[in-house]
Amino acid sequence: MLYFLCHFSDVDECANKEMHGCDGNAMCVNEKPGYKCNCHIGSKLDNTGRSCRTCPNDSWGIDCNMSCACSTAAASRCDPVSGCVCNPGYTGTHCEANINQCLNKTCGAHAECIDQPGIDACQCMPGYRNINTSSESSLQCQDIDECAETSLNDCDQKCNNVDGGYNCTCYAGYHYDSTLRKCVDINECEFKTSKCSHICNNKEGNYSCDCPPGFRLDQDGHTCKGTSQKIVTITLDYTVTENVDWNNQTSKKYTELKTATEQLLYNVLTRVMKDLVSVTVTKMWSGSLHVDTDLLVSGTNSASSIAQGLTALYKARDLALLDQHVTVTNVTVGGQPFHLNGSLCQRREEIEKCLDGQVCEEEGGTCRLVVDALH
Ligand SMILES: [Ca+2]
Ligand SMILES: [Ca+2]
Repeated sequence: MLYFLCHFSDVDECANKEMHGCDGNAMCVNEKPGYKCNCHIGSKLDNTGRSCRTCPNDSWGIDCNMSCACSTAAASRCDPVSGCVCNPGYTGTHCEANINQCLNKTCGAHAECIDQPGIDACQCMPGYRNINTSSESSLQCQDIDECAETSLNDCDQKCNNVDGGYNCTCYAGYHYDSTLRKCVDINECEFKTSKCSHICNNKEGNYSCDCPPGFRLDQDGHTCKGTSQKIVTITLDYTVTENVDWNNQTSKKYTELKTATEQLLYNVLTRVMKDLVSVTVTKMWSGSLHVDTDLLVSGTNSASSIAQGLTALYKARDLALLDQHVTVTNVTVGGQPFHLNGSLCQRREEIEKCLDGQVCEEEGGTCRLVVDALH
């Protein structure tokens, strides 16, 4: 009878906490007859049917009936209420989808948008770095000076910083090989960029010129000139008034007298010897003043040139050495006296004879081949 009554007049057990057994974390839902306990999203009833427990690992939703199965790389965790929580740049139930971060995104100067999940969309372009340390939201991209740190460049000689990158450059004599990424010696001889008139020697970073026998490299370092070298002993009537240590060629007095003598001889000889290269006093001794002089002459007719030079020297009357007026009193070439008298060819012969089969022509004092008219 009681049952019958109850059937028709339901009691709302949920209205009175004393009348239902649902725990505080569960919701009481009245039913006819009786009632039931329900759980909030993200939890489900335990075995007692009265108490709710948070969804166990990898499940979520109403009564935990959804499986998370989140993408491990793209999700940070499985939330019992909402499911997979995606890392920045990912979306989808399992965080399996990429969000294009660059849609409608504008980055600042020297910055670019990179749609790569997990990083901020705006990044400094290669060669630049963010110098704004206070806030990530406003990038300030500044050129990296790769040349300031050796670890940031691979230049082996010179580094040239430029906006957004750097260039490697080389010292003179090298060129940059972009394949080898280093400076390589320029072979000036192979590429005919040297100015050598005769023989070119390539060297690391430069080159040098050489001359065949009988030629001498000019002071320009490139041109070979025919040369002749003669040791001539000249006596000047210079009175040595100060103590000169003739055995010490590095003493001050000796050096002064040597330099002044070289200058004097050069000045006189060069008036008539346009091919005179240098005058070097190799030895001095006293009496009057005796000097051994190394005359270096370029050109093809050096013997004649020296003969004319020595003649001019003999005849000069305006010579001044240091504070004295001097004249040349004697000249010997190869130990033999040089004579002022005679023709240019005779004087030339005292310097150097013409070769066999050659004769000296008075005009210019040059040697020429004898052509036998009978043959
Ligand atoms: Ca740079
Ligand atoms: Ca070279």
